[in-house]
Amino acid sequence: MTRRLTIAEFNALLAERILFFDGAMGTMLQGYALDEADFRGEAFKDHPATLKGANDLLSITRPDVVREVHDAFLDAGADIIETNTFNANAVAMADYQLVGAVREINLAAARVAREAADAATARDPSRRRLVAGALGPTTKTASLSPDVNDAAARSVTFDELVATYSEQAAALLDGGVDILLVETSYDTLNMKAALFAVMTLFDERPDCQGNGRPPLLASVTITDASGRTLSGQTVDAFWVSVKHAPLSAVGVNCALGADDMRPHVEALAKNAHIPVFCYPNAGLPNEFGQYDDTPEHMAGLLREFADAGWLNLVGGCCGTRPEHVRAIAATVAGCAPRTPPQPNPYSQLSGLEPFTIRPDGNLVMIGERTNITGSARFRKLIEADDYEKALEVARTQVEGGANILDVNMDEGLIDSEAAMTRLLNLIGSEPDIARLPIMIDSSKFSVIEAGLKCLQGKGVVNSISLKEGEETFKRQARLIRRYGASVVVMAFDETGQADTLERKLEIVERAHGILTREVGFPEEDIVFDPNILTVATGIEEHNQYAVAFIEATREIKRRFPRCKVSGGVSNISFSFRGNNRVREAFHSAFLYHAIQAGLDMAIVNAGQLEVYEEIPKALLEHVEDVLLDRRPDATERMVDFAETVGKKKKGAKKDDAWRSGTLEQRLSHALVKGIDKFIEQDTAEALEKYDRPLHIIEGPLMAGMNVVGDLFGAGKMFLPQVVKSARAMKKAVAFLMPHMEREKAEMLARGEVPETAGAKIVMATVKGDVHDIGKNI
Ligand code: THG
Repeated sequence: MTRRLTIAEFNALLAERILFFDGAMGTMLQGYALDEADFRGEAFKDHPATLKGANDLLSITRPDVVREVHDAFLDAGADIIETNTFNANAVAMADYQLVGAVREINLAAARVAREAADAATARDPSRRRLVAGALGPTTKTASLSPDVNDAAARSVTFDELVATYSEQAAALLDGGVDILLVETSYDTLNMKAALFAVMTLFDERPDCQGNGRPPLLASVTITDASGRTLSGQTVDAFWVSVKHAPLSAVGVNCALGADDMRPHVEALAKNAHIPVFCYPNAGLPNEFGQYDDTPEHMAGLLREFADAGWLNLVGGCCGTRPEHVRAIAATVAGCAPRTPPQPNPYSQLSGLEPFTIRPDGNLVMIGERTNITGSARFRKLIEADDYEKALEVARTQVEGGANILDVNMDEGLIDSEAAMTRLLNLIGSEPDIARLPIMIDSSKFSVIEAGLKCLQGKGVVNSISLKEGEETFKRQARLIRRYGASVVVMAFDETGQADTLERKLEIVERAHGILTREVGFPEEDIVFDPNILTVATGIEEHNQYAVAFIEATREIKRRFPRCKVSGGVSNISFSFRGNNRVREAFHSAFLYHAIQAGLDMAIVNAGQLEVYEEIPKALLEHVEDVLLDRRPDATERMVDFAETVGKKKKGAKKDDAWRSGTLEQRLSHALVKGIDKFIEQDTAEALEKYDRPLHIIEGPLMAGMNVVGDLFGAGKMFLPQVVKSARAMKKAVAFLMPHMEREKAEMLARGEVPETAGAKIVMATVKGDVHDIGKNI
């Protein structure tokens, strides 16, 4: 077998010129019009399920056909051919009862492609032809619910996807591919599971150590005009979510033609410090499902991308035939390959959207209230299983200006892993919350892992420490990296929690060394938390707690300017529980001084932060006497003064202005925003106004859904938002159902025939295509 390409060799090729991918295997195979017998061959002639359409199986049953397609693309000028394995994973193959054949299919596909590539290299040794093992997105999404009635449901878990991808990637490597290409990613959580699986393989396989590690490529699919993935992420957020992996290139493929793909390729090219590629479809399919972008037109557009300096590799996806590849190779040959920019030095996180922490930016606010130990209200809601209201707590933090949400489910009496999973899955279905990165807060690593398995974005683990020694610390840090999260490190070691400046710095210094030198953690992904401990407790040693934190912050930022410093601000004022006015003054004054010392982020009650300038002068003086340890009797004086500080009024009610609109406006607003809180109440009101329940559906409800449809078509809404709208609609319709049933019964009793009797809807999509997944959702 040919020796696998090394990363160094791949980089050398990329530095020289733009490399060419092949076109699409699937649409080429369709052209052969193979029948059931071809798909079955000898090997599967007695297989219990229908196999026609199981293209991946042809690598075993009709390798001659697959080889012919590979040869045609190589002949047209492809440097890299993709194995015929788009669906060759256990999740997708279950549809054909072929789960047991996955390894064999991948081995066969790698072999056919390898032979074709090697034969082409032998014919013309001036160019080494390469094989990329293709790993598709599978047919199930880990981020979206398949059940409109239960937004937390999932049809596949992260662990199942990791097992699926491990099996496929191992077989492709065993079969002799040069490159691993995880492609057509419509859900970044699926992609992250694939990357997790591959990173684990790289760690474990003897043939993947050092120079033996093959190049790994990742490719995202933007499915519609919203400019988002099916699961709602922007391209920028996708990049932030995958850049932890040891990728040799990142790209965009499928779903769109080159024309519509342009802004997404540009966005990737602008952000990614590694080589960038694209392989669009040959235009959008026409009404017969055929792709009719001409080779010349497609090549011309891709030439523009290359001239703009966006490309290091290029090829075609669905509908791209050898003549397209020939035209692309001819037109783009000679264009200089893109020079990637320097890596972004800033700390970056993501939810559905990216979040970059810039040195000149404001304090990053981490919402603290979605914490079962930090909020009595939140705890009661979780204990009462009222996750819908618990989500409102999250939303209130977002509306209060939180940039990140801290989620903590550590409570002895509940199953914290399950609660973490449920809440994060629900948050994932609320686009206005899921926009934000998540901080997973737990003292149990199993709960942290459960949380990491739900995040398609790049989150933050809160926290790890040296409490249980270096081995545990390193193992956890390596795993966190593999999940693609940032990490909060508490100033805690084997001997306990650091409470003085010296101890804080000693532990931070040690943790920094281990993370950067031994684990390979990037500095910008490390957040140090030097412990905000409660002051004004009456114990003398506690008097210097605030100063110790502030000074530690200053020194950590001086030593490690790229690392971040954070803390749980509300801890500082536990001595004044019950007096929010005083507590808020403490928080605001503490933040004022800590930010000046370099504090980057803070866990706070977002929306409840007092403005420093507005703290009454006398109160401020007492508070700062305590915080800055300015006089020995500061605590005593503060406690006395606190008695004189009254309770503050509750914050203003949130904006329910839309509730004063007309019935039709309210229904439309609720559907567009996906708010189901008032939908039954408003639908009940509609029953008074409209003479038949059906007219409510056909009238105001459909009018609202039409707005949703128009916004989606115009790219102003993306799928998770539409799913939310659909959920609100479904609730309204469910409310009307009994009324319609009663009306129907009355009509039948009168001997009339209801107009909807016998109606059936047939909806069809191409199996496994992204639209198929959308349909199933
Ligand atoms: N560092 C890191 N993570 C943390 C902390 C930290 N996570 C937890 C905590 N500390 C930060 N979060 C909170 C949340 C709420 C409160 C304090 C810290 C709080 N809650 C009110 C109380 O207990 O009085 C609750 C009142 C109510 O029930 O409404 O003060 O330091 N890395």
